[in-house]
Amino acid sequence: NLSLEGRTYVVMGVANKRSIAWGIARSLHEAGARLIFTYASERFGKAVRELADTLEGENNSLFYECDVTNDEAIIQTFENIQNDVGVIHGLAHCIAFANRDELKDEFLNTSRDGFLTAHNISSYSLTAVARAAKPLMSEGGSIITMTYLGGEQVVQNYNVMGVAKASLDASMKYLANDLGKHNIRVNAISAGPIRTLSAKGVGDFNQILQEIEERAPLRRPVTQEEVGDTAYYLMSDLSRGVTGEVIHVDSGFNIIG
Ligand code: 0WD
Repeated sequence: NLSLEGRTYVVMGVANKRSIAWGIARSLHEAGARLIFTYASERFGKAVRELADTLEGENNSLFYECDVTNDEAIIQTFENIQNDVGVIHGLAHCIAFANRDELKDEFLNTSRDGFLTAHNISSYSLTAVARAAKPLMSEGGSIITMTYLGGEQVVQNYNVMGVAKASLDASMKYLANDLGKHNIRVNAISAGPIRTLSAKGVGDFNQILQEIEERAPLRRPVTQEEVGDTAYYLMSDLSRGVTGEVIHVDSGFNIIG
């Protein structure tokens, strides 16, 4: 069944129209899903509401502030969602952060604080959110997170974020194992480089994009829409046998040695 009509999905991490989370939101919306948006602070709340207003057709989206560094906020957010909609069918975790000055030069110089911040926001948050969302997925569900090649192999400048993505990938697999018996699947999409707010923080991002154009099998970068459609597949019943998996949506770049 390709339609997501009658289903509700939480999308975390829309910062602006370039956000990968926004590409995911649009694909799920086009498939008929109801959307629930969460954002880190009111600074992003207005932008998220304005974007959601641009979605065509029936718009019954809901909005919640949720800073994923705060356990109380996470628990409260999902309690509020449960009170407002009851059941959810999936969740897209599209959140990451590292200090800009640690996304350049050598990984060797990573500070303890910078290491912990990157892992706190970019990796641990998936586990905290999955735990809080579990009671709402009483009909089964699909959780997806966003990862990057820099967690599998060394990508210049990605540094501490690469180490956090490796931790995120492993967390995804352990969560898939824990939640499978509740018919909740957990997967990651490994996206190729896309120009977003977060990508601005990565040193020499233009060079990374240029390498994709020169060496990736498809010879072009991927779009938010392409990531969104893979998220749609992972949220739909088409992927019902898939869990604990990393799907690369990267023009095939990861196979090139
Ligand atoms: O090339 C890229 N852009 C790639 C990104 C390639 C492969 C993976 N990714 C990943 C990122 O690492 C991240 O996990 O995709 C995910 C989404 O990133 P994005 O779309 O590139 O970046 P951006 O548009 O800046 O969104 C990041 C979100 C923001 O959204 P909200 O609405 O929450 O403000 O992460 C959010 C950030 O604010 N964020 C937080 N959200 C909640 N609590 C927090 C926090 N403490 N910190 C950052």
